[in-house]
Order: sequence, then structure tokens, then C-alpha cells
Amino acid sequence: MRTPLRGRFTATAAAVLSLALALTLGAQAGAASPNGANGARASAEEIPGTYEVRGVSSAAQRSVLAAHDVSIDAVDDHSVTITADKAQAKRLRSMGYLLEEIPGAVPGALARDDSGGDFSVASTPSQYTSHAQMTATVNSLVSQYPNLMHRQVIGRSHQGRDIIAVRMSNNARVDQNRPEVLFSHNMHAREHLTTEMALYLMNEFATGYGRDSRITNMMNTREIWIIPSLNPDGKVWDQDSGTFRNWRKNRQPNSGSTAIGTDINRNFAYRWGCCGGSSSNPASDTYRGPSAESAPETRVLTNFVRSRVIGGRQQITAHIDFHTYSELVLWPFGYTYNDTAPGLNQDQHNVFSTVGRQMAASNGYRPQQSSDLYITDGSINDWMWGDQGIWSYTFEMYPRTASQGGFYPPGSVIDRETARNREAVLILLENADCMYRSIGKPQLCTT
Ligand code: 0X9
Ligand code: ZN
Repeated sequence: MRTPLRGRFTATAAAVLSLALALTLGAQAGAASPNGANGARASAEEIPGTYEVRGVSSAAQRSVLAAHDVSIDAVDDHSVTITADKAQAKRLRSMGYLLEEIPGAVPGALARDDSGGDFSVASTPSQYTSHAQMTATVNSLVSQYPNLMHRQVIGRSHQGRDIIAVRMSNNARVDQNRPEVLFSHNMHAREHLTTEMALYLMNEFATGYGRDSRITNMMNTREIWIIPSLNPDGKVWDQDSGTFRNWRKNRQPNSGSTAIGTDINRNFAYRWGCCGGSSSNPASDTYRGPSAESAPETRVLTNFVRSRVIGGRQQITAHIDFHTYSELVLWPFGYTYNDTAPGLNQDQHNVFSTVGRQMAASNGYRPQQSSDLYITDGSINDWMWGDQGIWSYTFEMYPRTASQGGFYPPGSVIDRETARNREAVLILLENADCMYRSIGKPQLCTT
């Protein structure tokens, strides 16, 4: 029988609360926040809004729109949902774009300007696991299951917070020669549901071991890596003041600009900035940074992944980077509309598509090559595949639309929407020893 994580967390909450508070205070003391403590909101701070842009129908049109410094959060047949501040929205309107604000999409902004909207999907920061609570929960799970979970600090964020990776297997303290699968979470600050996904997976693999045959089998034959938060500074900034800030990037200052932050998912060193899929403007939500891997969080991830090359061979074979929202399963490349490109042949495209579609059939998400949405360059999937040969997917989790809560659906959906990906995660793990088997070509797997 499975124990729901949130029930488990509630049960242990009292025990970890003091630790969590101590960690929060410690992290804040070490943080170089321009507004002083992380909790203090500067009076002039603007929380960007959520807008529907009508008459944008093709990937090419969406890529042009994205190049105007806004992030595209969701896509429909003839419209998209974007995040933009007032100046960006004004500029887009002056260019002829049809923008309509979606008032309820950012609960904090709604409470602040009292603009009405649908409160049935409202959520508050305390409905989601905070960074401090996440740290405490991971520590408590690791001490409860020392043979199944091993925690490693793989580096530090810009503000000095630990970025951790947890290895899970039947002998987690020992590095074994097995296919490794990586799950990374919370690269984008406001995508809090993805941290819940990490906690769900840890709990599921720890408690399912010896009880569920598929989980037991995977724990016996794989090494499973989980990075629960790749952007702890951004998460704390978005969540810990008590009002969501609709923040996406990291919290690294930019020289020569008052704008903060680099979009980690445009900062990777594979065709970085090549193709109009990122911005050179520090004020943009898709700012690529001054150079590839300029964000410490990007470098922590890539150094970790490079460290898994042992005896000249990358041990990690498959990867999911969890994001929200839109309910999508995406695969490379993001920098080109083409299905194949140097370093991605037709068989490989077929593998991505076949396993991607199997996973999507299990969770009801929509499967597609990521550039079908819009062009991105310097994204994690392109680097993982193009540089490291890792079968790398992006999942965009619940909900499908902004009106269902966008980045901030109510906490009541967490259990359902994390469990929804259980089967997809198992599908990837079960294929991870030889992904070519999925297209009937196991001979292409070198031993
Ligand atoms: O734009 C992103 O970084 C991801 N979407 S999100 O809303 N979570 O920010 C999607 C990246 C997938 N790659 C492409 N669409 N090319
Ligand atoms: Zn994201």
C-alpha cells in the first residue's frame, strides 16, 4: 500500500518544522538579495501579468512572438498565453498584437490590485512545499531509507544555496555500473508543482521498494537520480514572501542592468543563442545570459552530468526535466523545426517520438518535438542530447491552461497530478537500458 507523501509530510511536519525554519533563516542570511531579506517586497516591484494573445497560430508566429522578450506559457490553435510586464505588453500592442489580460492567473497580483477573476483556482504559497520544507523532507527520507537513498550536494546556486541530487537504488550509497536515469525539477522558479513531483518520486521509490514489482525491479537494475530544485533562489524568491511573484529565472544580477536573472533553460552550451530562440536583453524572461553556462545553476547541472562520464561513457541514458504548464511531452531539438539534424538521425528521432508517445499515452499529455511549440536555443534537452547523448525529454505538467490556474493551480491537485506521471516515469526507466529497443532495433545499442 502506498503512503501519500502529503499525508506523510503532515505527519512529520512538527518534527521538521524547527529544522526548516533554521534552514530558511540560514539561507536568507547567506543570500545577497537586492531587496534585503527574501521576504521583503520592494514597493516599486512589478509582478508581471498573464495575457492571452490572439491570432498567433503557427510555430513560426510563436517563435517571432517569443523573440520579443516574453515567455510563452501555453499554446492553443489560434492563441498563446504569455507572461509580460506592463511595458512589454504595451510594446506588443503597439506592434499590433491583440493582448487580453487574464486577471486570476497570478494569485499574488490578483490580491494586490483587486482586479477580480476566478477564485476557484486560487492557490497560496503555503499550499506548496517551500524550499526549506523540501530540504527537510529529503533529509528525513534519506535518514529513513539510508540504503535506498543517498543525498549529494552537487553545487551551489548564485545566492549560495545547496543544489542537491538524490541517488536511489537498492544499494544507493554505492556507485554501481548500471544505466542511470535523471529527473530534474524546478529549473523555472514558479513551477512549484515540479518540486512536488520530485518529492512524490522519492517517496514512491522508497516506499514501493520490496512492495511493487516494477519499482523493485527498477531499483535493482538502475540508478535513479533526482534533483528536486535546480533553481532554489528563484523558488524562494517566488514563494517565501507569502505572495507569489510570477518569477521564472534565477536571481543572478546582470552587469549594466537593473534587471535580475538568467533563464536557465536558455543558458546551456549547445547552439547557445543560435537561432532566435532566446533573448540578449537582461529584462527578458528568456534572457540567455552573457555566455553559455554563465548561470551557476546551469553549470552545477552540466558539471554533475559530465561527472557521470565514467570510463569514457556517459552513465546517464535518459532524462526528464519537469516543468509546468500545458500538459506536454517534448523532445529535441528545440533550436530547429527539422525532425533530424546533425547529431540526430531518423532512427533517433523515431526513438524520441516512440517513447515520448508511449509516455504521453499514459498521462494524457500531448507528445511533440519541442520546436513544434516554438524555437528555443540553449535549452537543457538540446544540450543533454546534442552534447551528452542522453535521451532527454521535457514534461510540461498540469494544468492545460491559464484559466485552470496556470503556474499556480490549487494545492489540492498536487497528489493527483504527481501520481499522474508514475507510469510515464516507469516507462522511461524500463526503456533506459536500450532505448532503440522501442523501435525494434536493439542492435543499435552498443554494449
Ligand atoms: O520555454 C521553456 O523553457 C519551456 N516551457 S516553460 O513554459 N516551462 O518555460 C519549454 C522548453 C521546451 N523547448 C521548446 N519549446 N523548444
Ligand atoms: Zn519551465
